[in-house]
Amino acid sequence: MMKTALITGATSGIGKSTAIALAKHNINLILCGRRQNRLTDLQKELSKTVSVHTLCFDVRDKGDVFSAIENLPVEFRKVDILINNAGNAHGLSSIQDGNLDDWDAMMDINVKGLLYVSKAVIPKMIKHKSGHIINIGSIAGKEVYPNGNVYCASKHAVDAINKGMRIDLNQHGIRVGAIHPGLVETEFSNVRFKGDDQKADNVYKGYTPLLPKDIADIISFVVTRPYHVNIADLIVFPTAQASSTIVTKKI
Ligand code: NDP
Ligand code: 8X3
Repeated sequence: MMKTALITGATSGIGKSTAIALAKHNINLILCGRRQNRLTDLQKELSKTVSVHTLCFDVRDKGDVFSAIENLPVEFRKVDILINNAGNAHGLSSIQDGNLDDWDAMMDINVKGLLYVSKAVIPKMIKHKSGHIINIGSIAGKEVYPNGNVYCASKHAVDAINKGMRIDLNQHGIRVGAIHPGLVETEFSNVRFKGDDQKADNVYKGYTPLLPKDIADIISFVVTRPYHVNIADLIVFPTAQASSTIVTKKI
């Protein structure tokens, strides 16, 4: 029987590449994000291979999250794989200069949004005594770097939630694991720097960053292991990166 994966943040970057990669493995898809036009375009592209349903909601809105997931069409109701990927950094400032709205966005989206989506999906997995949750953390969830303060806190929270989920869902036969990327060239830095594309591009200059496909390929590998294998925690860097602050650039 074909599996179904629900991917948050499927309109861009890692989430979009993951959708494309999972379709190649014949996994049906529930694609989530706030930009319906992008969801529709991706649905059109991937529907040639697998069944695709789109859900347009902001993960911060718990009412919308629960109503979208509880009202899935019958054929999409069994969610086998949940990829908790939606998230971003908003700003890069010292703690004393931090912007309160940025702090709210990061905690509300990266932490609370991930929890709302998980809370809506987990009962379905418990009912079927199977499921696989992959939480997209970050190297920022393992280390703290200058001016990263609240983004790092949000990803440290994802790291802790991932571990907590794995413990609590163990008795229900549900696999839980996290992937923690380093620098991946996506729209991430455009969002972090609020549309300053030059500043965003500079983040990825002078070395070869990871591409979203690199993470998507790893997610494909993780979800296609035999059911007794759970890849619990994975840090993935571009070769030029050794830690959050050590990146060898040739410029
Ligand atoms: P992108 O900006 O390319 O993608 C972010 C995705 O999250 C988009 O699809 C966006 O969709 C979705 N999203 C953001 N806010 C919300 C919201 N409020 N409600 C619903 N969806 C939302 O960045 P990446 O692909 O790089 O980021 C994906 C994940 O990877 C994030 O959790 C990020 O923290 C993590 N990560 C990224 C790294 C990098 O270097 N790029 C490194 C380590 C981790 P839409 O705007 O349509 O809602
Ligand atoms: C995204 C990578 O280095 O900006 O999580 O924290 S970094």
